[in-house]
Amino acid sequence: MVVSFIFCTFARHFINILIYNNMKISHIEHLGIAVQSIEESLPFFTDVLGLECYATEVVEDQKVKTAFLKCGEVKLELLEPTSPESTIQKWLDKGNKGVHHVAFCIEDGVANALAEVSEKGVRLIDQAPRKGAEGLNIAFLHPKSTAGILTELCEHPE
Ligand code: CMX
Repeated sequence: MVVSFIFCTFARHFINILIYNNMKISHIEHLGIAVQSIEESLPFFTDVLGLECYATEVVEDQKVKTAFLKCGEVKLELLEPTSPESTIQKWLDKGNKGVHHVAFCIEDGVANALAEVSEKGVRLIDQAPRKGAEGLNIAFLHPKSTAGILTELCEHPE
C-alpha cells in the first residue's frame, strides 16, 4: 500500500514534468527594487548609471509608487511604499532593501503558467492574473516555493 502510494506520487511528478513543461519565458520583464524614497534613490540610477526614468505610477491596490527605468530589454521598477500597510514598507521594516522581486515575461499566458506551476506544487500568491503597473497582467508566486525569490509572472495584454 505505502509502496504503491510512493510509486504513484513519483510517477505523477515525472509525468507532470514531461507533459506540462510548456511555459515559455521570453525574458526578464523587470526587477522590482524596494526603496524608501524614489526621490532619494533615483539619482543613482539616472545620474550615475545614466538610465532614463520614463514613467512613474501609483498602484493604489499595492500601496506603492513606482518609477520605471529601461535598461536594454529589462526594466527596473523602483517601488516606494505609500502606506505603512504596504508589503514593501513591511519588507523594508524587516531590514531588507534592494531587489524585492524578479518578473518574468510569459509568452503563452500567465493563466496557463499559473495552472502549470500550481500543478507542480508551487505556492501561488495570486490564484488568477490581475492588473499590475503599466497595465500588465501579473501574478505572484510565493518565495517559499521559488528558491527564496519573490517571483512575478507577467504578460502584455493583447
Ligand atoms: N523576497 C523573498 N522573500 C520574501 C519576500 C521577498 N520580497 N517578502 C517576504 N519574503 C519572505 C519573508 O522573509 C518570510 O520568510 P520567513 O518566514 O522565513 O521569515 C516569508 O516570505 C513571509 O513573509 P512575511 O514578512 O510574513 O510577509 P507576508 O507573508 O505578509 O507577505 C508576500 C509576503 C510575499 C506573500 C507578500 O509580500 C506578497 O503578497 N507579495 C506580492 C505582492 C507584492 O509584492 N506587491 C508589491 C509590488 C507591486 C508591484 O510590483 O506593482
